[in-house]
Amino acid sequence: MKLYGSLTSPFVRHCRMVAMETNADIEFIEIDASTSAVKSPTKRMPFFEDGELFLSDSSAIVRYLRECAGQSFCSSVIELDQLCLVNTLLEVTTNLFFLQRDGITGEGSPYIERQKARLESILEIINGFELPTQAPYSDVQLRLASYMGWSLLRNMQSFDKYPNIKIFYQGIQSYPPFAQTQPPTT
Ligand SMILES: N[C@@H](CCC(=O)N[C@@H](CS)C(=O)NCC(=O)O)C(=O)O
Repeated sequence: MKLYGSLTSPFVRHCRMVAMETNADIEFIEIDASTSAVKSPTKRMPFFEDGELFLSDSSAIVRYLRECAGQSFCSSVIELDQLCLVNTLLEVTTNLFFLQRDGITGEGSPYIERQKARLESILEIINGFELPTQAPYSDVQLRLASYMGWSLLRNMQSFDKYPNIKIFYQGIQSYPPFAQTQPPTT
């Protein structure tokens, strides 16, 4: 199995944590955006290979790793919907980050304003979830922590208005798969 991605991508981090949790026999190949632009049809990372199998999305990769280890992935509709909510946070925030890097901040764009507004409404909902302060963590929670770590690293989101989420984030700091996949700060 080969997982391709960067050490900073939150989508890749979720896969790396699951690879650790499932003891997957996996080779991590560090790449940058120029490689994903050529090697994946989505032009995004992560992507994954296992023999003939090629996967181009982190959720599919996580599900595959879980299933290889005899574990389930989002077994209820509610859990899948929660994962989609967290995923929307991640997709919106990473897209806003890349737009900002191109000098596009969104002032005057109703669509970009709507993107920002959905971040706050989703965070409010997630702040109402029952979130653990120690392992085991579900895939919804691993993805939430990856999103938070990346947003804080890139100064893209403050969580001061969401005390429950902040307590959850404090707790997961000492979880080995999370601690060992900390993105480099330089
Ligand atoms: N739905 C994809 C999203 C992956 C994604 O957006 N990755 C970012 C890295 S953090 C990326 O490669 N962005 C480059 C781009 O959007 O051009 C997944 O879950 O794997």
